[in-house]
Amino acid sequence: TQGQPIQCKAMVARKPKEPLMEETITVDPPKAGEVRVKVIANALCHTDIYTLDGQDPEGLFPCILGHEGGCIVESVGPGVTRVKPGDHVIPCYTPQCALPSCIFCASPKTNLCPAIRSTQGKGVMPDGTSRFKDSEGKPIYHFMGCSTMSEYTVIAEISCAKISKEMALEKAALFGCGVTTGLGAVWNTCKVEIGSTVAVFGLGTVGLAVIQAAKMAGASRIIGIDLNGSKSEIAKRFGATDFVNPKKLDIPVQQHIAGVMTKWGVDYSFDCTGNVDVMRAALECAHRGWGVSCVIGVAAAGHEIKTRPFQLVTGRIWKGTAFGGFKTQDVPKLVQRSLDGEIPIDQYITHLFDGIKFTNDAIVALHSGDCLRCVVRY
Ligand code: NAD
Ligand code: AHE
Ligand code: ZN
Repeated sequence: TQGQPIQCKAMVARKPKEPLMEETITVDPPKAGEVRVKVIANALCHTDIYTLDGQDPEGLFPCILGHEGGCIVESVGPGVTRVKPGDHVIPCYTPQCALPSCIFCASPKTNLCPAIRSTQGKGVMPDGTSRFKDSEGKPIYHFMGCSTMSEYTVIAEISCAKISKEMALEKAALFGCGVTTGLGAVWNTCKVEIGSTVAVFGLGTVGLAVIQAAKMAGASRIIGIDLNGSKSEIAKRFGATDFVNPKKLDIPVQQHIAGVMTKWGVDYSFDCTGNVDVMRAALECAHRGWGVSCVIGVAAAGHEIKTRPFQLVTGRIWKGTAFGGFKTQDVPKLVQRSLDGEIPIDQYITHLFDGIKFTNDAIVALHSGDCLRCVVRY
């Protein structure tokens, strides 16, 4: 198949808010600096649904969604040196060009390499074209540089994290976004110290990974917050010491955390909901003088955050994270740490389907309230 177009099945997002269409598409061979991979499994992230719902200002249709994939390299384009056919890879939406001239890759402060960001946001490969065609020969847009809801996809070489073959690809897929993001928000973006107090808003995969990482970092108190009361038990299993359901309070949740549960607030807080009012609550429950609040959730187009500037004047710090600050080449190390038993991840896979056509069922499952990650094996 090397150098030839491949026909395969993909789930195409034709229009916002409509079920994905199972279609036979053509996947062109990889061009220079590109890699074609066979997707073995894909896990659903809330961001896929957010884009499918039409809430992403960068959302383009028709497109192939999906950005938590476990893949095997099928062929590589000219000049590719980092991977070869047969390698196991996780596509990463924050690439790492690693060129000495890239001030972002050279800096330990960020993972936001801009090398291919503008074309990635336009749903095309770096040369400005798509590798996907539908049965009528019309192009289909890429998504987040990954598009893993297809049996085959093409990604940039600089987006490939080559991982150990020891980890099953249906588990490895989770390192493509949610789990990695939550862990990195704690370890990289906020650098939570031993003995810190932490509040986590929204206990899906991202929020639970924040709890897992905070526990590993030695946080003394971890407060989980969710409108879904059934999250209390699972949060405690992941390491939360307290659970709060804001619906059960007669005062704003930030007042309850900074005032009732603690005197001055928590050292670190995390928004893992994407709701801008929750982002405000998270900032306002951070400790006077030094509390840091990290935005992880992705807000719908047009939504903006607000608070009284006095909150910042009195020492609270508002920050945010993409992919937990991890660079693409950090991902293989995380996978190895998981294989070594240091970072268990099985507990995130609550639903499993066999066959790409079940991706719409996976979306239904994700909305059920008790779903963390739903993995679809192709
Ligand atoms: P999810 O839907 O599985 O989890 C969200 C949780 O938030 C649910 O448990 C829900 O009950 C809870 N929730 C909703 N509204 C709430 C409220 N007002 N107060 C308290 N809890 C509330 O989602 P996920 O996959 O864990 O992703 C979480 C968010 O993070 C999404 O917005 C997603 O788009 C974003 N995300 C960002 C990055 C990044 O790099 N910054 C990476 C992955 C995901
Ligand atoms: N495209 C949107 C924003 C979407 C967004 O913020 N995406 C997160 C990753 S969510 C993963 O589940 C992110 O890392 N963004 C950084 C980037 O470079 O895209 C918009 O508002 O335009
Ligand atoms: Zn995601």
